[in-house]
Amino acid sequence: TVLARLEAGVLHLTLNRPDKLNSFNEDMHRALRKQVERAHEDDAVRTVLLTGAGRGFCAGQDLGDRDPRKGGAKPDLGHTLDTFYNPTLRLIRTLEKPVVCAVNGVAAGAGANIAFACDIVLAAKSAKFIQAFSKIGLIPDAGGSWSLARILGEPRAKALTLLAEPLKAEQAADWGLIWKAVEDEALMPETIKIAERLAAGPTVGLGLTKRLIQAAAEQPLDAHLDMERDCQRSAGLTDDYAEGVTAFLEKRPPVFQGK
Ligand code: LHQ
Repeated sequence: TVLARLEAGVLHLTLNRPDKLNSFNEDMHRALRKQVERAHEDDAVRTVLLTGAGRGFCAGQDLGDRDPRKGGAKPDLGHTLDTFYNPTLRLIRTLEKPVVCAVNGVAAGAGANIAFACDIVLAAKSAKFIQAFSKIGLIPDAGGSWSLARILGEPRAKALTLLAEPLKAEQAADWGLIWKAVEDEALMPETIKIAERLAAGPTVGLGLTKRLIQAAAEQPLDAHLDMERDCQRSAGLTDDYAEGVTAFLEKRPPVFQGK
């Protein structure tokens, strides 16, 4: 359900249930989580690239999995979030390596919000984002109510989530929800180029940068300046910093090892 391959330091992950627009069943949840855990542990992984197989990126939860017409007790969706979505979201946000996302087609429900949790998001111009939750009586989960409010502010976040209307990739880029909307055929080449460039970068410094940007909204400037000091101290001790400065002085491109 998730295709994984490591190439040039990039762990390529492809959500792979194209017949169901890559909606999440338990198998796919487990497979994605396992791969993001691997990204945490494996030094050979220096960037993650997430995309979807077929014409969609991800349609959120597989709604066929819990068909109310089949009867039975009402489901505990809080348990589903605790068990599946939230651990993966946390793993993506705490991974101190860049996560690049190529939204190749429709991203709905939790599928959209997983994309918004990634660090650099490119989308095909034909792709759209739908906060589909309100259509079925749910709330925007997988971090959506947090990231949309934070990135867009209340007026746009509320309209998008309450109305569940599709948002085109170019509009999402104009609003700062994603990095770029690109021509469909340029999506993968451009995303791979960015991912490979990041994978050849100073991984520790990039990871600390991600940590700082994410922490910024959560603490006052005073505490943040202390955090920048601590992170810069760590970055300054890496071999990659020494290499970066040496390469600059020698007027040649740096060769970073990721440590
Ligand atoms: C699907 C799905 C899908 C199953 C398309 N499931 N089959 C968290 C906690 C626990 C539980 C609940 O949820 C959550 C988080 C969530 O993500 S809730 C939101 C769940 N997602 C949705 O509500 C989106 C449902 N899908 C759609 O609205 C449409 O499919 C979109 C707008 C994504 C795409 O529309 P189209 O391009 O017109 O494609 P389609 O609707 O024809 O879908 C293609 C196939 O994929 C189709 O199957 P079929 O056998 O008829 O070809 C769909 O049934 C299937 N599919 N989404 N979520």
